[in-house]
Amino acid sequence: RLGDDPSRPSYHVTPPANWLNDPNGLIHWNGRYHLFYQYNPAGPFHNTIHWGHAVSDDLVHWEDRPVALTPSPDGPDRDGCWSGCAVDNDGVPTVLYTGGRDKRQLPCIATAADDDLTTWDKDADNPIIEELPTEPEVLRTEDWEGEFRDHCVWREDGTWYQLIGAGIEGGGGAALLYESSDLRDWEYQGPILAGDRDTAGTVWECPELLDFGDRQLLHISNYEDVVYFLGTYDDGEFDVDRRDKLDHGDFYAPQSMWTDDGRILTWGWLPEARDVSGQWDAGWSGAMSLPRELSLADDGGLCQRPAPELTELRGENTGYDVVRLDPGDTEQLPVESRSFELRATVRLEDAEAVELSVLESPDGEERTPIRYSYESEIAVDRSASSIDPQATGDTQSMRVQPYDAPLSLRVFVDGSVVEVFANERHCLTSRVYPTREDATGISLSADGGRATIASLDIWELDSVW
Ligand code: DQQ
Repeated sequence: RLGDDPSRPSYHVTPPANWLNDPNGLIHWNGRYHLFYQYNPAGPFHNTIHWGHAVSDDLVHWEDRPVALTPSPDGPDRDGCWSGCAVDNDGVPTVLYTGGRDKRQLPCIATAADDDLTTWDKDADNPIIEELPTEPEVLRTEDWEGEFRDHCVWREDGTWYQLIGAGIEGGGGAALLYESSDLRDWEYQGPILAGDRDTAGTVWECPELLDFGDRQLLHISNYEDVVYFLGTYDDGEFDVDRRDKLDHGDFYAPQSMWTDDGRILTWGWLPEARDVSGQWDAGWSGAMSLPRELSLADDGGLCQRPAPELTELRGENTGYDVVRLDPGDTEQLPVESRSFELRATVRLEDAEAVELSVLESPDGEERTPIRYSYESEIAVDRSASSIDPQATGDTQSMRVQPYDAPLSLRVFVDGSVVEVFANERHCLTSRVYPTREDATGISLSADGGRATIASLDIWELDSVW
């Protein structure tokens, strides 16, 4: 594993070196959590994608495993084994993924050859779907005969169902439904939901349908954002009643695992926010988010919290019952770290905003303020995060609950990751690249009035490798 780069996360999953993108094939198998991911072993750039593999016994500590899927020189996946999912087919762990070759993207299948999910046998009959749907017509581009890829597969009453992401000619993105009795012969059923290109993008990648009992969630990645739709899915149709982003920052192509104890855990790819030469110099690119437990609140909204197992990582603690901030005050916290968790309850009182600044150098030259304002917004301002011109400097933001109620905040900082959970509902993940060794400070301040920070705790977090 590449190690001594201060931007390299220590408790978020990263590739041993080189390139990582989407999480794939998530499965809780034989008591172990398996996380596969889009991986290029040849360098920190997206090309000839393999499936990398990491495994964990506790969702916290991870071990690198050998590459699980490699493009076959003569196969339909010659140019890449793209994203896909894993299912338990009556005791046979099976993955469905997209094989890329020439201008085609077609579904392929493989089964595990061992119980550790180390080696996989690809079906001789791949690809298992050869014809693109024509009702509606799948989008053709200069590069692709059809934008048609990524898989979400589940079984209901003995029948297998599959969603494939697509673009529609003249329309927007769509999640296309297929049906099968054996995971190999698939019959096309039509879109369960299709987007309007102005609001939801031209192509939907990595669609996933999650079942919360009487309500369902469909999320899609549209090249920019991960949009989720909440509502009801029934008999091939998705009826939407709410829509939002799963994360408002650097987070893409998520996928979920159903654990043996019935939880839904979701990981997303945290793409880099420094330019390709910065990634090339670093020798690695891409991290996974923390596993997030998804559930529905009583009011029907979506809850997202870091998997409770992550508290295992907590090391040295610095805690305060309450910190009162007067206008203009800056409270320097006595913790110096680039890998920590901070938890707090924030009340604005009559302040316009509270600023929690992380990864801050003593002179403030580098700092990443997380600003919570009375406009009920949380913004991560990256304009001073790094003096490195290769790093992005824009601000990312999201709406949270009204300012007159306390805000519960959990912030996970890890090398170049700042992952924010607000009220266990809204998430914003930002990638930042401080260059200075002393950019490890944390401070709090209030603007234009008083604010109270209660139950403030900071824990240093250990490495998970
Ligand atoms: N990444 C994969 C595709 C997917 C895209 C290729 C989303 O299967 O559509 O690496 O990031």
